[in-house]
Amino acid sequence: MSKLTTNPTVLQWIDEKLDLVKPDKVVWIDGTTEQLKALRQEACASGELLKLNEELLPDCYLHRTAENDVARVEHRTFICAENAELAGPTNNWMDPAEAYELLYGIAKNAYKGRTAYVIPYSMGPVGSPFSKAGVELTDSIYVVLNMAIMTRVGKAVFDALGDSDDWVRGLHCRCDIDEKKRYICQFPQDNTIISVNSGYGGNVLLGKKCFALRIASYQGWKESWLAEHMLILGVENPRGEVKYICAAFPSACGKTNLAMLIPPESYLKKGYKVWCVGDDISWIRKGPDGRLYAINPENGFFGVAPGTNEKSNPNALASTKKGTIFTNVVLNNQNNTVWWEGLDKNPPTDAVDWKGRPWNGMESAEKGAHPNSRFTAPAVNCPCISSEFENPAGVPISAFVFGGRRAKLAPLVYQAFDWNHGVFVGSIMASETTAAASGAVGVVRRDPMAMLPFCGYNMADYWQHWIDIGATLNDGKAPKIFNVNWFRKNDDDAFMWPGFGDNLRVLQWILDRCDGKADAVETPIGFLPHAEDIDLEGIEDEVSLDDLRAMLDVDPALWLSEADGIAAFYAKFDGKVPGEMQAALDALRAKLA
Ligand code: GTP
Ligand code: SPV
Ligand code: MN
Repeated sequence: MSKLTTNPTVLQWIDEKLDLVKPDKVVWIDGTTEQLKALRQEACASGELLKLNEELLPDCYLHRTAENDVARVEHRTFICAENAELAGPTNNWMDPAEAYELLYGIAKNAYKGRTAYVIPYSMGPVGSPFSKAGVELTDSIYVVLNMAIMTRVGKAVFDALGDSDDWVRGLHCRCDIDEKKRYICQFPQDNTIISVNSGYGGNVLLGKKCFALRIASYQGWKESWLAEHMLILGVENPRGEVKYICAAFPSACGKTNLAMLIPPESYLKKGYKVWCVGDDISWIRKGPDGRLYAINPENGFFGVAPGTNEKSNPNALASTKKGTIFTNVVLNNQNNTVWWEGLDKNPPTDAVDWKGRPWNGMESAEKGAHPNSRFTAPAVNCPCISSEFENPAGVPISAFVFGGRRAKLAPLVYQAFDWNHGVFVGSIMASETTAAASGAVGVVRRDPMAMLPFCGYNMADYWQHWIDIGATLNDGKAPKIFNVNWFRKNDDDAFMWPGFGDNLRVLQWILDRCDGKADAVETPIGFLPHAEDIDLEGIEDEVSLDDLRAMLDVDPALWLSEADGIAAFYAKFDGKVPGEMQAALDALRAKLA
């Protein structure tokens, strides 16, 4: 079969790796409809995929992973940079030579009796100045088919790459899915990723977190751009003007939901629209006019299934109605469709749970879908996909928004005093952990810029990089920076803010601030809205002005103890935290005291 490229750096790397893993057969993925169709058939024949109801869910499939392989594994994820300081105190580090020896030992003969798939893919529209190429070598059809949804795959990628050496090498071996030998290793200085003993999402779709965040954040540091764990959405006002916002929330904290939100009734009536450019990752560069522009490097959504329903996120649900691969959800035997907790109030009674066992949704005490079960859906399916989705120049960013799950501390929204204070606000993000990574759920942990598991180099250098990028932006051109918290709870442990579509009410205040149209109150943590300036039309019964005031409350005692937590976190960086941020922390403490 044709090798699809004559690029000597690609051919040499592939030859070397094939010699290591020793497949029976090699298939180069050209991305054609016929080839992908044949692979789907093969995966159905082997049981790797299960074909769903063609009438109700055309071209949709179900896959179940091993029970020990259902989320990212941060404790087995390594940044293999030249020295430990380059990786920094928030990453696991392994010496590159040691890592290669260990991983090549595991990968040796790993494809015996299996087929090797060579996937050329582009992160970003092929040929965009933002975009970068990657090649993933894998022994999993599931990976091929997911990559073909999540990225731009095929020969055009090699054509655009030419003979360049600027591409990311990715080796994936399923091996025995042995969690004790599972490693997700990034070699930022070699543009290389090696992932072994997993078959799950973020561990094996190497274009996503491994490349588009861990490797790309390092590239951005060297090449003066930013790779961020951020959604991109456009808010169109009744005059037809669209303003774009990038927002960073930790995993399973609402990026997909915000990116596709349906405006509240009162906003729809006035003519507001929301457009989705991306739901997880942004690559950001300074444009010719001096503003920051962002692209979504992905081509699909790898979204959390549980909680996705007709009311919470109809656009995400609509995106999953064709050409979608579901992972670890419930199979409804009655009509060969899928179900998950929070889809509707009628769980199937004749069903199969995510572990492959018979399941009756009316009787079983156990959940049918894994809490981190996901759908892989093509972006073009999304009813509110932005007309700028394929724009190689990206979209201009008006505001950056940070946020997380904080039951008590953080107010509904506040604005940073200026760019550098905004970097501080991003750096002090913390959130209650979710099922998106293995480990305890609901524990507060610091997650700067939602990048804790994804920053490919020392977080202190990353903060300095943010400060440096800000310094290149002229006054008035820099996006304004905000923090939001949709997850504040009252004393009855209930969410205080309705969230979802109603989050547009908060985005409205954010955009008004960017336009100089809304007033604010200065507090020790930043600028807060007057409660009257958050539009409650249509939800007055649900949220009173007093409720809103409670959500906007800044408790100095809580914040002082938070400041201690921040100081302890900063102390891990051995004096490397940029002076601007240390000064912002000192100022916060002084104002609170
Ligand atoms: P990753 O794909 O892991 O990066 O997650 P994500 O940030 O895209 O999170 P997603 O939008 O999938 O939301 C995860 C969970 O948060 C779902 O269970 C949602 O129902 C819930 N959620 C999202 N937005 C809101 C909100 O505004 N309020 C509340 N209370 N829950 C929300
Ligand atoms: C996340 O955990 O932030 C995800 C899912 O988007 S994964 O691709 O598994 O990283
Ligand atoms: Mn994510």
